[in-house]
Amino acid sequence: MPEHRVLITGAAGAVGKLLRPRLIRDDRILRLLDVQPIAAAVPGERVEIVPGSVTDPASMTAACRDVDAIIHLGGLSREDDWERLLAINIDGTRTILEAARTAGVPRVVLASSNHAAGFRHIGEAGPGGLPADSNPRPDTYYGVSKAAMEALGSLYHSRFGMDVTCLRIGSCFERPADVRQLSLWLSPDDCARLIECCLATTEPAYRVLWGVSANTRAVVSPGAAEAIGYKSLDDAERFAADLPGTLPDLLGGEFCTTPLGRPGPM
Ligand code: 15L
Repeated sequence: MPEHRVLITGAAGAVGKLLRPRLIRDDRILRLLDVQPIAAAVPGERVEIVPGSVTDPASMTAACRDVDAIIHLGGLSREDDWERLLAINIDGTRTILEAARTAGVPRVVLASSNHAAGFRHIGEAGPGGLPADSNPRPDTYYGVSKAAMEALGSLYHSRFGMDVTCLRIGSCFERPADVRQLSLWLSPDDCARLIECCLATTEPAYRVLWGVSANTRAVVSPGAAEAIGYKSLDDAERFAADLPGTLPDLLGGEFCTTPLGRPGPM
């Protein structure tokens, strides 16, 4: 890839912090955007720090200038007040897509979530796992916001030819925290590998992919991600001895029963 600039929204969030060191390349400038404070560049790191909110069209338009691709991680990452989810996750996604279109950014990766389909029954698709293009079955208002994000991505691809990949991320943490995450874990290294594949596609398309590692207890299909060259090198099973219990029936686990509209499980 020739020298290029990648904008990461939500760069100070949990996934943003995990990805930052992993997406550094000699030929890449990372433009890091967040409303929260962003750690300063370490020596040798080619980053641009841009304070800003995805709810502010003017700062998003400025942030998209001279950008080759956007990784949109910004927004609320769990159940919350509907008005906030509407403003930050749904309208914020429209704002970033609109800013991308105006600035001529050809490629956007959207951080969707397994909670867009949290009411899907684990195992309903048989041994191959749930396909990535399973219709949304959100488990929360948060899940609805992720389904809306996917719909907006589809619209911007269809209308404007933008390359849009929605990652239905499982559980992207340093390590899985419970038995459900043994199925849905996306290791930080695999997350970076998957994003590199999204950045390297050659034909503009609209894609929905599961973002998970090659977990022994996988419940979703890796097929769509593998089709763009993703190869997971991690498996949550090495943590299994510390995480006893049984898998929930529904993909979203406790998100399926958390009260709507109030800050829910992380
Ligand atoms: C998500 O979408 C959340 O952002 C993250 O904090 C985890 O809860 C994850 O899903 C999960 O399902 O484990």
